[in-house]
Amino acid sequence: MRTQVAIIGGGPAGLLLQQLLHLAGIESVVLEQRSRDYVEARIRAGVLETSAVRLLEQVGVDARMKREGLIHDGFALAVDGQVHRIDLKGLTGGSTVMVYGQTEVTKDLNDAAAARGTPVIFEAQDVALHDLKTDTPFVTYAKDGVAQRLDCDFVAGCDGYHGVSRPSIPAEVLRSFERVYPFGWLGILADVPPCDHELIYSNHERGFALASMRSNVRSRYYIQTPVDADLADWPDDKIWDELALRLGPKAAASMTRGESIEKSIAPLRSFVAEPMRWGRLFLAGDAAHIVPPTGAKGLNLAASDVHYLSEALIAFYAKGSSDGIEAYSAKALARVWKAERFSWWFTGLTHRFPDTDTDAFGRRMQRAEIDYIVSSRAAQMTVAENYVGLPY
Ligand code: RFL
Ligand code: PHB
Repeated sequence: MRTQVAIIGGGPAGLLLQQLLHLAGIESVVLEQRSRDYVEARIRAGVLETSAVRLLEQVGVDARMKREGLIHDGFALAVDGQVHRIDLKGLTGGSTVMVYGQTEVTKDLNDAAAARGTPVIFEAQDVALHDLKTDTPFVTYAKDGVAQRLDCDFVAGCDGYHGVSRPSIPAEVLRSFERVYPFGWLGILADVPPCDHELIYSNHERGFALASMRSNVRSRYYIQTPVDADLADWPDDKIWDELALRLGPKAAASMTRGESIEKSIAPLRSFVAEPMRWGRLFLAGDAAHIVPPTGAKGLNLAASDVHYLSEALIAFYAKGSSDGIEAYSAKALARVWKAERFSWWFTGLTHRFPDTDTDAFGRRMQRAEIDYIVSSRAAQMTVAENYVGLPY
């Protein structure tokens, strides 16, 4: 089989890239190692930046998001029970975010691929990348036990943190930057109305908590836990009790408890691999970088990467220009590092670190910074500008 762009990974990065290329008349094949059901059931991100919403509009995969997504004009920052609103819309001159689950984005993109006949091959096993430094790279994989070969002009590595694309770049070329946090997030999904119409990020002396949602009848909550926490030690009631304490009395009073339909613990890390291109291989999304979820940037960075990448590939096919391809890594990384900074900073502002428990200075600094944000419009503007997403 032959295509122009072989896309490894059918998560949001790979599927969105495929639709952006399709609109420009560029052929691609997505190779995804899991089944469609598996990919669509993974509960992950929930907040889309203004620009990610615009990209979904651009590819015409926005109808259900427009119907079912919730536009949020602001969010709350709670500190030991006191709540301060960040007015995203007012502070940014009109920008908002869209609360619409990654599961739904993925379903919509898969539906579009099926309707438009852009190929997505699920359960592609043993994917391996070859001849990436030549003009004739190719990908091998197995489907239903039969070996296959996909010839292409370019390979887009959109296969997440654990994929094969990043390890295909020689170790002496790739430089990694990493920070692992000494805690994780325990997430719970329940079919109950949210406790507030906006998200609440809470810094509490017992640890961070977040009240989020997927719809007006489905809530998503998180609490900070030790990195080695065991789900078995967290029955639903204990999680609801902890949320009520950490989110403060007002949220607790309007919180509806219910049985969890999903519960998981995720570690928090910041990670960037440089460069994001090696020969004819491009990395995009989690394959190249990970952010702690505090800033809600993971999915949004996947979107900005594939925007830059699609522009580079479109210029190559339309004008024969390699300039965009040459510039891709530096352009994507410039935005990635700013989102890394914001996610790292927001995590530091809102979480309890083992050393701030003993280090009274660290805790005072955190309080001073929150006080500053609460009292300064300039500081709030910085938070809002980053939260709705830097332009691209
Ligand atoms: P994805 O979504 O991981 O998709 C990669 C796809 O590649 C497939 N794959 C392979 N396919 C073929 N061959 C191989 N060898 C392959 N190896 C992997 C995988 O099956 C998968 O379908 O990456 P993408 O597209 O870059 O999208 C990025 C986002 O998914 C990610 O940034 C966010 O979901 C991060 N994230 C969260 N972000 C938030 O903003 N808020 C959250 O609450 C949030 N929760 C999460 C998350 C990421 C998680 N991961 C990756 C462990 C919770 C979790 C558990
Ligand atoms: C979510 O709803 O899953 C969510 C929302 C905001 C975040 C992280 C996760 O910062």
